[in-house]
Amino acid sequence: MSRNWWQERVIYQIYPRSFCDSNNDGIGDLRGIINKIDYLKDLGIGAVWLNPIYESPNDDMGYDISDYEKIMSEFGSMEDFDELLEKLHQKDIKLIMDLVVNHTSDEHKWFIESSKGKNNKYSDYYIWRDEPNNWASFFVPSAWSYSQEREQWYLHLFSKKQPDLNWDNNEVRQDIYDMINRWLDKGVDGFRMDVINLISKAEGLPNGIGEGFVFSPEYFAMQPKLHDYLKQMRQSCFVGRDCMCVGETPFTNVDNAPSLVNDGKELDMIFQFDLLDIDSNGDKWHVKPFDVKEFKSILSKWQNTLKWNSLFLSNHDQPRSVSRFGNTSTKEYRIRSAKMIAVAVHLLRGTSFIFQGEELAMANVPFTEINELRDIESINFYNNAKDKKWAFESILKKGRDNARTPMQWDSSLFAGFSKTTPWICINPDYVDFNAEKQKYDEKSVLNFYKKLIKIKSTNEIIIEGTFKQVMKESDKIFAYDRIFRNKKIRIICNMSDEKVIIEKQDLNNILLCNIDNPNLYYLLPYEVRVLN
Ligand code: TEU
Ligand code: CA
Repeated sequence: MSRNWWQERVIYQIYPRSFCDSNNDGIGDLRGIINKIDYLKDLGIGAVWLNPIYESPNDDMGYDISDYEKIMSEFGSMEDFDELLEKLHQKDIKLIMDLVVNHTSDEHKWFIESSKGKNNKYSDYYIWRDEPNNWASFFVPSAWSYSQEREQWYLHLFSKKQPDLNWDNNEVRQDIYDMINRWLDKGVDGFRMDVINLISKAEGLPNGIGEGFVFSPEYFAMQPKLHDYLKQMRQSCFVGRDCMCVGETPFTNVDNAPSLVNDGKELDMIFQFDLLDIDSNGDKWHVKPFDVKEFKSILSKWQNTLKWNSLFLSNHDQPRSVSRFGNTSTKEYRIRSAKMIAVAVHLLRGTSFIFQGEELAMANVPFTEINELRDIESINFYNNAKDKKWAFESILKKGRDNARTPMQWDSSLFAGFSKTTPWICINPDYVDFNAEKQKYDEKSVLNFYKKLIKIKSTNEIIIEGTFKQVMKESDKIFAYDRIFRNKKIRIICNMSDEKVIIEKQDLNNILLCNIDNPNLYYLLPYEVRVLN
């Protein structure tokens, strides 16, 4: 298999607002990332994905862009960005930007002009109607808002300040392709594309089935023209460039996902959410328990569906992975299970994405009251909920702010993130769980991740090998082989808090293990072994 750089590099997701604050205004920034490049290099990752850093009124933390080619002032300047790009490349670390083109901010020049009336260049850049349909939005009850100025309704699948672009308009697409090419000409190495499979809406915008406002992805996800637009974008921007594009594609499944990646004419990879929706009962706020069999069947299913997968346990929209898939009831279990779930997912076939802080086993945050929250989705959910107590409990489990608290660099006053009070509170466990402490602890989660990332980005069998699940029947063990040129590596993960008897093992060639003296005949709770 001729390999692309993104098939042999681990990608590290940085949430700039919470990574490192270099000028002590309580908000992370680009110079803060520059100051941590040695940490990233030492971790062994080969690329970083930055969440949006563009000019934005921050209604949805940067996912509401008012100028695609200006850096958000809180994050710094274009000069800071150029220096960051150059210094990352000097360390042979690639840079992936976030592309948010399903919608813009309502403060973007295009929308301001478009709102002025029906007879200007931008009038048809958004989706305007005299009458709204009954679609619900992700963040607010109705997906439509009325513009007094234009005397029409405009569509916004997300917040009122995130109007959807009209991709059926050639000029919209051309303006976006030109913008993408200007960033690629600057030397960025690729894009993570926000809700990219929602850009084409069903002809005639039919009403959803049901009473009131109806969430209707059947009419705005994976619509027919999507494939034409993705092919055109690839032809216009990415062909002939050594870059990578990964699409965030909610509402995909094993039947429709292959059409996005398998022929290489559209996207290189997708983020699908089957695993991260495993504990959602109808919607993300109704949390249901999941079992190991469900966990491993989802992962195995996708290993056998796509030629190449993205591998991730969380991101800036999800709760912390060790709190969700691991066990944080004791410090020992938190450390051991954080290592186990990382191996379980990242030694599968595909490109690994690690979200900032996962390598430190950062966990969900014990928020105590609603005004500690900053995320529009959680705050709207809470404000619209009848049962506030239940709503707050759900937010503690699934709220996006769990992922967005400051990176825990050390045990100093503001966790080494800043010298002043950060924009959102710090997890009080930072005194115990921080990079400084783990750096010098040979058995830390951080040092374990370094070993795992080394194997992931250098071992031929792990990079190129096929996937074969073993011990399928177990409701405690997730185990599989990676096979390449008749060589095999076996990964065995005890995902339970019980000791599990197993067949006698040959323990001579242990590549990686998260306990000191593994036993021949059983696995300890949350033990993981990688055998050559
Ligand atoms: O997220 C899209 C998306 O699917 C999320 O809204 C998800 O459903 C929800 O957050 C799960 O709780 C992308 C970005 O990742 C997210 O941060 C933005 O808020 C959203 O698009 C709009 O741009
Ligand atoms: Ca700052």
